[in-house]
Amino acid sequence: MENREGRVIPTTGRNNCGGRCLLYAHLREGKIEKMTTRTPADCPGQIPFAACARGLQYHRTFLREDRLRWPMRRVGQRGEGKFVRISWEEAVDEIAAQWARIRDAYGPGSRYVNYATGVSAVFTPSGFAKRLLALDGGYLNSYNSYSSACIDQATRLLYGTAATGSSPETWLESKLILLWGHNPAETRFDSQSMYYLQKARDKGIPIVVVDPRKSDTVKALGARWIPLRPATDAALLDAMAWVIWDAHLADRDFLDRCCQGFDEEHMPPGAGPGKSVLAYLTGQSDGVAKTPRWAEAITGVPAETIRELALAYGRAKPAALIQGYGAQRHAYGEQSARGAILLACMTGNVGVPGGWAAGTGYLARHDQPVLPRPANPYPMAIPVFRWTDAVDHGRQMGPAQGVLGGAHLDADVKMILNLAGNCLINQHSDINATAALLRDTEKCEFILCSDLFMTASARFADILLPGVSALECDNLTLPWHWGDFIGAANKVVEPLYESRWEYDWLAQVAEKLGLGPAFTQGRTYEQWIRAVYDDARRREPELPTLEELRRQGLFVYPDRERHVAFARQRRDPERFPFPTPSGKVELYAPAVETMALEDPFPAIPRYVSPPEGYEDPLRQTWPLQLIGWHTKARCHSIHGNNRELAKLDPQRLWIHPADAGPRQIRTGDPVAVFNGRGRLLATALVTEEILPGVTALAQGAWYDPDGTGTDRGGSINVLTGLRPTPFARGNPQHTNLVQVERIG
Ligand SMILES: Nc1nc2c(c(=O)[nH]1)N[C@H]1C(S)=C(S)[C@@H](COP(=O)(O)OP(=O)(O)OC[C@H]3O[C@@H](n4cnc5c(=O)[nH]c(N)nc54)[C@H](O)[C@@H]3O)O[C@H]1N2
Ligand SMILES: Nc1nc2c(c(=O)[nH]1)N[C@H]1C(S)=C(S)[C@@H](COP(=O)(O)OP(=O)(O)OC[C@H]3O[C@@H](n4cnc5c(=O)[nH]c(N)nc54)[C@H](O)[C@@H]3O)O[C@H]1N2
Ligand SMILES: [Mo]
Repeated sequence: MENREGRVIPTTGRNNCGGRCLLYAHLREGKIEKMTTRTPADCPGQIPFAACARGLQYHRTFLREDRLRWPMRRVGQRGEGKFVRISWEEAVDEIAAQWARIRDAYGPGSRYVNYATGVSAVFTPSGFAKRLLALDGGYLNSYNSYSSACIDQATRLLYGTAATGSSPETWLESKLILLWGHNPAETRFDSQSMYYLQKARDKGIPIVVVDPRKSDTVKALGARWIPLRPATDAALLDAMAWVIWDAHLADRDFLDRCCQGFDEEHMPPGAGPGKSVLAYLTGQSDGVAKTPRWAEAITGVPAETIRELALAYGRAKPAALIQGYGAQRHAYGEQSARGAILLACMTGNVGVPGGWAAGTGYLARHDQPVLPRPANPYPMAIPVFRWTDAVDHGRQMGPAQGVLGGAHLDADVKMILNLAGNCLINQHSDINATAALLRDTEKCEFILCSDLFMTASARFADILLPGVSALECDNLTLPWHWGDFIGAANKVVEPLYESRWEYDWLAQVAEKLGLGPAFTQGRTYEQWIRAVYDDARRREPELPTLEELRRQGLFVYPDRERHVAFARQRRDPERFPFPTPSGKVELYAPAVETMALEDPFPAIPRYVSPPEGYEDPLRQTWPLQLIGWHTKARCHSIHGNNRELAKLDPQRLWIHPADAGPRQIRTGDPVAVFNGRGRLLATALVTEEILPGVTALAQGAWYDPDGTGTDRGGSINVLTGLRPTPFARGNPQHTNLVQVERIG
């Protein structure tokens, strides 16, 4: 089987679900009959890279009648969804004209490429667009992601790097694994985590999951479930730190040699008294000891459970506290990440196999192919979550709003390229406010979208282009987290209708702008793939030829040298300092004291009661906490139109019997969920697998407003807020207060 002309074509997933799985497309008469994958039985003893239900449904999700078929121009009000068909030539003309007009009228910094992960591969529409914009004078850049803004920034603040990951095989040397706001059984994080976690379970290593919901991971790994109130993780971590200290389980040697600011004796010069972590934990600084009883009132976790968990983590050596991104996609999400790093340091689990440094946990063992991009002549960048601010009042944004590279932006955003993303509406916060902002064509003057479907974001395009799906175009794919393999995303069928790969029309826009040769360098797209891949092969000679990679679908590096993050720093911190200003882990981070920030942010890891958290007086109006999660039925909004997949996990609002009872809500009842920002309809799931006072709704459902603005699709972002987190300026999309009522 499996040469590219044959009937079975291997490929890999290239949506942003973290999994880069092996897929086999079985063709009959030019059509995909079915998709299959490799099973563990096919490759005993190896990571199977087996696809889940979503991968196996790629052809049903993507190759559909309701695909966007041809380029279109908006005719009605922006956002109304009225378009007329135009030719590709007209589309290219108009894009080039707007592109140049807006650059000349407002400057290059008025042009912005929106966050978009529909194509998560080496070659992305946004990457090519940025390449062209850079050649054409520049664009306003962004940093952070919607995924991990808080944990990334917090990790860099403490460790000076986000590369805190050890090889996942080291988990098998742990005596205890704590999965914190992490649900890899459902949210594919990568293609390897579950493989090793299942091995750990089979080895009898105890696994604990800290999550407000009893997740699939709890069930799949037979783990102990510790439910807590959302956005109170930092309080739980504080109390665990207090117990570990109180029980004399702290690794004084590691703290003294490698960390700054744990106690008053290890503060930087000039910090002033009472600012250390220990002064906070013991109550020396504020009169409140951070005991389990203190934390019980905030987190809802019984004091005895907190004590037991802390002692278990403090005594099991080594132990791995591994965070997903669920506990940090919150208001003050930085603090749950900092608290976990503090615990890892206090217990000396940093730099030892079977331990885990916490934090982001990146580990790149091999060099990856990248599309070369000319330097952006425009120097400034915004936190990715603040693009709506940059549209509304960009010129008022400066360093206090997270702007990098200048004192303030010199233009509001006037042009948005939204290519293979749904963050214009569906995946950004506060859909109603965002839609109102975008409806105003005097603010953002030109919106270009390229997508497969008429999504909520696509409806806001001025020019809307039909893109090609993962099955219609070649690409290369890369893993999340562990740089151990590289995949081929192979073209399986011809592009549907008039759809085109973004590189092709961008090359025509470049031509119109007089930048054709600079943009393409005389290469076809296929020649770009080859050039970039061969360049990577020069750096990584183990890589097979491109032909071989395409034939196999996936190449896994045989060299899997075991890596333990910070092993050298632990051994000899004088010779191998941490890459922070002090050379130590900055438990106390003096940089924070002098930064321009809009909201208070402490210099140490510690719980801060967040806006719209459990302790916010706003709960008198909106009494229930609402979190989202990433469901197995979708990759964000992708597959939201696939009814087969929806059966895996129908869009339902989780609510505890104690909250459902007084509201006369039973499972299956239609309910309205609402707050000051919006209102949506959902079906109730009454369950004890969530704490009282807490509700949950999977993110990514397709926004579908009725005439009054109520969302019938159950898209959580009509309820989420735009206030960024204090330090990272990340998206707090899991921190929400709402009311729920039965309807009908
Ligand atoms: N199936 C599927 N997989 C995916 C994706 C997808 O859309 N679908 N998306 C991919 C992408 S881009 C990303 S960034 C990752 C996202 O990965 P994560 O951000 O880790 O995923 P979430 O589901 O948001 O959160 C993980 C868990 O945290 C829990 N949680 C929520 N709030 C809190 C809290 O306050 N405290 C604690 N302790 N737990 C909390 C949630 O209930 C959930 O079970 O997933 C990737 N994988
Ligand atoms: N409330 C809440 N909001 C969230 C999150 C959350 O946890 N809660 N998670 C956040 C996270 S972690 C992320 S990463 C973002 C993700 O945000 P997005 O990147 O916007 O994610 P998707 O919804 O997957 O949007 C991908 C879009 O690309 C289109 N597409 C798919 N394949 C192709 C292709 O080959 N070509 C083209 N042209 N288009 C294609 C799809 O139809 C879809 O409209 O969402 C964020 N939003
Ligand atoms: Mo993400």
